Amino acid sequence: MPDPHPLWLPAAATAHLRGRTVRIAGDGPLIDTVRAEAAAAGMTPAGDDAELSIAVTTGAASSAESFTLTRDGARAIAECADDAGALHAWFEIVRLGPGAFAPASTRTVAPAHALRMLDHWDNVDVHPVMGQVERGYAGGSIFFHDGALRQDLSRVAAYARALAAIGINRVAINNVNVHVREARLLTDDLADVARIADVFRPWGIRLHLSVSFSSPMLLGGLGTADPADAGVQSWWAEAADRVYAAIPDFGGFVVKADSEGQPGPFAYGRDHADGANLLARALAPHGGVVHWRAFVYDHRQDWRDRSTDRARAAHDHFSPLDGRFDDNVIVQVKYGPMDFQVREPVSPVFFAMPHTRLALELQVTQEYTGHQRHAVYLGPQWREILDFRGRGDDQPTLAQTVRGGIAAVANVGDDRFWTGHPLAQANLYAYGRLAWDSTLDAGDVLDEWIRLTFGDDAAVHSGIHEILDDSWATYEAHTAPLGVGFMVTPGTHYGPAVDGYEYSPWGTYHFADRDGIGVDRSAATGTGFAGQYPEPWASRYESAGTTPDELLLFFHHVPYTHRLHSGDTVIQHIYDTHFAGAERVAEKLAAWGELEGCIDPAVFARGRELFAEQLRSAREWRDQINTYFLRKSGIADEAGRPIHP
Ligand code: GCW
Repeated sequence: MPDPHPLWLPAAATAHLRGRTVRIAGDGPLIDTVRAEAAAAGMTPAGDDAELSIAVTTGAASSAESFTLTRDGARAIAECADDAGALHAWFEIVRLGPGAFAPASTRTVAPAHALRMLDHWDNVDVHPVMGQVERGYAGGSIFFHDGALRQDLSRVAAYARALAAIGINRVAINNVNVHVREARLLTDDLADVARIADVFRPWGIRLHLSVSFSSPMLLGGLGTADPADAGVQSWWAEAADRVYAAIPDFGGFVVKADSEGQPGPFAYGRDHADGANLLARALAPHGGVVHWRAFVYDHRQDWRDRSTDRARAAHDHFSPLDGRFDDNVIVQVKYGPMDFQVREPVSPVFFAMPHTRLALELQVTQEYTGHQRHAVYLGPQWREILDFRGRGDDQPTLAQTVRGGIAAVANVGDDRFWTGHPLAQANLYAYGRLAWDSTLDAGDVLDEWIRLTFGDDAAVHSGIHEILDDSWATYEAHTAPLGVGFMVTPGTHYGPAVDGYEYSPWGTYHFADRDGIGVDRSAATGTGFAGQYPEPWASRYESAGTTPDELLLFFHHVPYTHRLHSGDTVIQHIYDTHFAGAERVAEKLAAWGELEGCIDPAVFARGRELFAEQLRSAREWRDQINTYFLRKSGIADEAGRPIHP
């Protein structure tokens, strides 16, 4: 097996530091890490006049993990708030490349969010349907293999280093769907879990576990998991004590409760605050947190029932609980009200719980965005989400609103390129960088990643930038139109199936008929979801005339002849975007072909294979969607292009 790809840390990424002098002042495991990094980069230790100085200076930069970087053209001096700040300063110097020592400037760099987390959906056992990694598109798990924790953790060490370089400081190692085998990570497997924590620790990353709400029954032999039961409370307290005895800096628990079949407090007539606080109180003495997911909805819906709307569910369940969660509970909310679609409105839950620590949950793994066979750079999507001003155009952004940090579902596996498609590495990179600084421009972050990963060749740089820059928009163009969502193959969620979920219990419908399409979620005539937003968005989403085009069908059922703000009718928009989207993918395939001989041949070969599949899939999307709507509406394409009625 060849060595895994170096991600954004190939040897060349530190070439600008080779032979320079360095002074690293301070003690502790993270400082040791920085020293080892500097030595590996070929730097020479020196005294006060070193070209690069990294020192922990109490009182320098104030907030945790921050540093102040002063450059004078010849030297760079980082004064760091703590040892994590020193680690981040080191990787900033790496990232800046040859420009690390100039121009003369001083600036303080601090993370936007204290908790910057990756959630792995890795299983210990190979799940009969979901495999080793649920929604994993990059091979097996780097932590587990075939029912056991891996002995060789060298991949985890390389991963931890790469994550430290982008500022991630928390990792949950197992799937939020906690099956019987995975539940035992909390007890029987603690020694092995501690080994993984040991690998993350020198990189400033704390480990979290997903746990089953039924653990007291599954693992403790109790007859109940009721939060009000004293035996259950002490079981959790003792479980937490044992975890902290093995892993003193353990981060906490992630919980998916009363969701898609996972157990939860509803079985005992309790609510999510009761459930979350039960676990929070077991962790509180040790400084741990509970990430309690708000992804709670009825997945056994009857499609005939028009009064139930999955989009409403998180707000309906959680907003009444605002103020009832303990301080060390973080309610983790998916960015949209449905499920990681290519386009959704930002969840109204973020603006309904001012007295609760909320975390934003993103999905780096490309469940609904092409399974890491399609090259889809999600940075622009995340920026739109982070920038959403739910309370008005002069009010704080979502990034400024969340107090519980950011989490995202990870996209790596034991694949040689870590992420299946080598270009999907850009998403992991961008996630870390945007979690650190949510104001970074997605295009600039892409440039950073390309330069670190592929080097300075201008043609390679512009080729890859051009392929990825509009790739999210391209994917949106040739898949489900105007925010309506889904239309994917049930189960796998890859490729088109326009009516795949139309009569399913999962609550994901488009309601297309011969006259029109879309879901009426207005307060006046629909499900009322639009009314879950504060103003001005409640009013904006309430009417089709003020709903942004890209979300029109999420909020309204309109005739095919409805005219968008763009001037096009809905039906013509569908045809145009699907032809253009598939065409754009063909251009991307050609652009990738231009890179032959200019990049690592193995990366090129993997990409070529996947771009061919991306084009096949995009054409399939185009043809199924266009044909479906031509058949439904009977309205011809104005441009007379080939459709298959
Ligand atoms: O997106 C859906 C996925 C499930 C996943 C669930 C969740 C882990 O299809 O595979 O389960 O969301 O977020 O809990």
